Amino acid sequence: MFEEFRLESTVCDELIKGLVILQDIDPASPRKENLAAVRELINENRILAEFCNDLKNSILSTQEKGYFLLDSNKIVNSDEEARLLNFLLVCCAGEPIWLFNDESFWFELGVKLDADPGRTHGVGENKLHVDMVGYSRVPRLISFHSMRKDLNGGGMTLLADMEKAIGFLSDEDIKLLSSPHFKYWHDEGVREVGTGLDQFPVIDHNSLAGRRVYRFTSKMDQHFEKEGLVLTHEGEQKKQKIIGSFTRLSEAAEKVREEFVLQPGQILIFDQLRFVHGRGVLGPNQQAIPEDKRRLISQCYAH
Ligand SMILES: O=C(O)CCC(=O)C(=O)O
Ligand SMILES: [Fe+2]
Repeated sequence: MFEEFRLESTVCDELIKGLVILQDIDPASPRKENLAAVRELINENRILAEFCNDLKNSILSTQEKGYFLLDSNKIVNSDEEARLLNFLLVCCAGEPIWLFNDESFWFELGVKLDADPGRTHGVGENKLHVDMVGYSRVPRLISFHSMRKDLNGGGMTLLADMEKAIGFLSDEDIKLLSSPHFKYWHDEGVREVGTGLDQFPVIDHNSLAGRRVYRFTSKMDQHFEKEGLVLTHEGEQKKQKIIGSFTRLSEAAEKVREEFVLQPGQILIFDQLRFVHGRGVLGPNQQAIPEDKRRLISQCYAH
């Protein structure tokens, strides 16, 4: 199961001091201009610099777990301080991305009763996927900071390690999924993620940082037939073979998937080149919970 990062008390102390140094940053909307102060803090503090290296390594190294999990309550006392801590942690892990504009860094993943149940803000399961799946530069890192958990007991965070999942596939499946037979809709108006690809392989071997990226979203399969998301000139039989390979990858991802409730204050940063993620169904009767008491995850991205 998902383990928290073991934090030395000396590191805790330096993080607390660091947050005081960074107190001019608005935790609600950190700006690109704030990066210099964070970088300076990290570079000039040997303990923090080493901590950042360990953090980065635990997320990015294939020998390690592929994620970083921390209970911010052990370091700070308020949501605002926890946001600033999260910004610092994300800067340690990589290069933060302002995906839509310079003002908004956090995406508030709250629960809305009128949203599509299977998507962002919905009350159903948001099936395993990669965010910005069809962009040339998929954001390498996602951070989820739990502000509130679901009072009715749902809303698990789902993660599946695709390096494990492809272990269940045949060479032929891997070959078919490694060819650019797929397409998907692109989010509008996003920045810093490269270009939207017209077609792409689900297993993209030469994409980013010398690592393959799994351009995978479970949400694709329901559209295969109607929307023509599988591209091949070789006829219906080939198309069905490709869909078969995709289905087996989807099943393998479900098999290796792990789920857990992010507790309020917990911060999870994970590698999108390794893990696909999702959200478990919310507990029943969400309408009985006022909107400002419902599950809330604060999300951000980094390269
Ligand atoms: O709410 C969550 O925990 C995740 C939501 C998500 O992955 C998304 O909306 O893309
Ligand atoms: Fe997502």
